[in-house]
Amino acid sequence: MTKKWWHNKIAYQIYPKSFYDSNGDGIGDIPGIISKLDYLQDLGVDIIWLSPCYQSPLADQGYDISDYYNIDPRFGTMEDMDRLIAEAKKRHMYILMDLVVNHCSDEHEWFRKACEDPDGKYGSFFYLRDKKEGELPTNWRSYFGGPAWEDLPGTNKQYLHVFHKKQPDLNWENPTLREEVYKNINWWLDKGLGGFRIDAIMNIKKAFPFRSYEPDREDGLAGIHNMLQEAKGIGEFLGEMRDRTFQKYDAFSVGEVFNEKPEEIPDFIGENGYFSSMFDFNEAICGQSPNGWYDASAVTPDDYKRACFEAQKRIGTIGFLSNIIENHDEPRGVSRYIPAGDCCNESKKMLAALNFLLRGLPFIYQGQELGMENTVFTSIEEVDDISTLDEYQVALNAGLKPEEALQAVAGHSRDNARTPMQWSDAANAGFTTGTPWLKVNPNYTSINAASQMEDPDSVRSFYKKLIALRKDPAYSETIVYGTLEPVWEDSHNLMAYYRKGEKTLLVIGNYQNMEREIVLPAMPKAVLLNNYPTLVVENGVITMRGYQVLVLEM
Ligand code: TEU
Ligand code: CA
Repeated sequence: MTKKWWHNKIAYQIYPKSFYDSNGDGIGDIPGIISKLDYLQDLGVDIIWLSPCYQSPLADQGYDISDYYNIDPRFGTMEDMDRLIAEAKKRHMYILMDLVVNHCSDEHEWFRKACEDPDGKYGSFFYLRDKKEGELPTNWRSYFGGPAWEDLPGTNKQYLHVFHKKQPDLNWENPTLREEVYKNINWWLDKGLGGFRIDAIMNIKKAFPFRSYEPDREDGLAGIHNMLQEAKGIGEFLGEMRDRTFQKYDAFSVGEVFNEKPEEIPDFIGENGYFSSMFDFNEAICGQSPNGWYDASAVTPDDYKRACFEAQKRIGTIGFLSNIIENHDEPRGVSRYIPAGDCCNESKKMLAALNFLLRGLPFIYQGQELGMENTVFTSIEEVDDISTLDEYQVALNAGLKPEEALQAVAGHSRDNARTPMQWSDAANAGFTTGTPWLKVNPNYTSINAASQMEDPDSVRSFYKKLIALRKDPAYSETIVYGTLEPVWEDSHNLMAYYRKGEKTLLVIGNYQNMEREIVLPAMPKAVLLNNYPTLVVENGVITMRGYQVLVLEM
């Protein structure tokens, strides 16, 4: 395998609106990010992915872009962005922007021109269909609820939106549209970006001709996935995009890829794949129900382990997955993957180590390094996220009472990850001197960066050790390029694996609050990491404490 500059890097996702507010308007911004670069460098981060900060009405918090060539004034200016890229470079860090090109905003100039002249150039940038009274072009349900078709203002047509109605889908079948996308990507890469995270990309290829599917809920609609799984030929678009953009710059690209077919993996992330990497969502989709969030089941330690190993086996050494515990679309991983009542520093560190040392690129989502947890919602009025509001409605429609519905969706809400970053125990967690756009998690007095930076036993200090281990020249080759082999795979509440390369490492996590004994296959040469101060070994048997995790050199 050809070595690439990004193989041994550590990535960190920033959700700009919630990271750090530099001017007291309650909204995080780019100058705020610049002022925290030293914090990120201290942690050991190399690549920073920014969720969108382009000009946007923020209907979906920036994933609805009204100008791909401008920064939203709430986040700063283009000069700020240039400064961020330059300041990052000084610290040997790379900036990734979010590439949101399945759709734009209904406030984008293209869409406005399409409304003015649906049969003209910009009409063909979108999927438009003639409006028929009392009948939609198809019965597809958008991801955020309701039909995927909406009236095109001022015309007798309707447009397709697989996400929110303020996110009209762009017509990738149109070569002129594709040219516009490539031009924009290259414009940004010319500025010195390290690359892109690519949003919702599997949605760009539709199945033709459009048709309705068997309804799967009482609303008479059928989930959009029915159409997407029939779509063929996405590779032509993705290959063209790679050749015309990323490849020319040796840029890093990580795709938000769902439901790829196993035989397509080499095309996606193999040598010269469409993307440098793609996220592993196998854990994130655990427990999901087609009925909605209210019907999802809890993820057990065994589910988590199975999901990780399944993804690892599927990819093998074809390429590199990007491993996440959470992102801006997920609840906090520690609240989700650690059994209820067991969330503590030890279990958080265990989860961190088990995930971080998988084969692939580690991505840390802001606050994950502090062990930030899900927040509490006392009323639906406190929810901002459009997806949560829809799922709340779905729960009500299924017959849940309002309190039950809130309870049922709270643990899944995307807002859990979007509460402001907890910098200190000062007012508003030190995130802003004004009023934060989204309520701060009340636990900021005990979970915050300032106190964890001083504490050698904090979750953050443990993340630093993990990062240092991955970068240690003695172990880097093994952790980055080594194979992964599960061990004791069928043992309940135990997740363990070998990483084999120049060296052999054994990672063992006792994924439960009870002690357990482990018979080691051999005496370890060294204990590289331990989330407890001590280790009890007698005659080759380790007594592992609850949620203890060990990284052993064998
Ligand atoms: O997400 C795409 C996606 O497929 C989902 O995970 C989606 O977030 C989920 O169904 C909502 O509950 C991406 C972005 O990460 C997300 O923030 C955007 O809302 C979405 O695309 C639209 O741009
Ligand atoms: Ca601000």
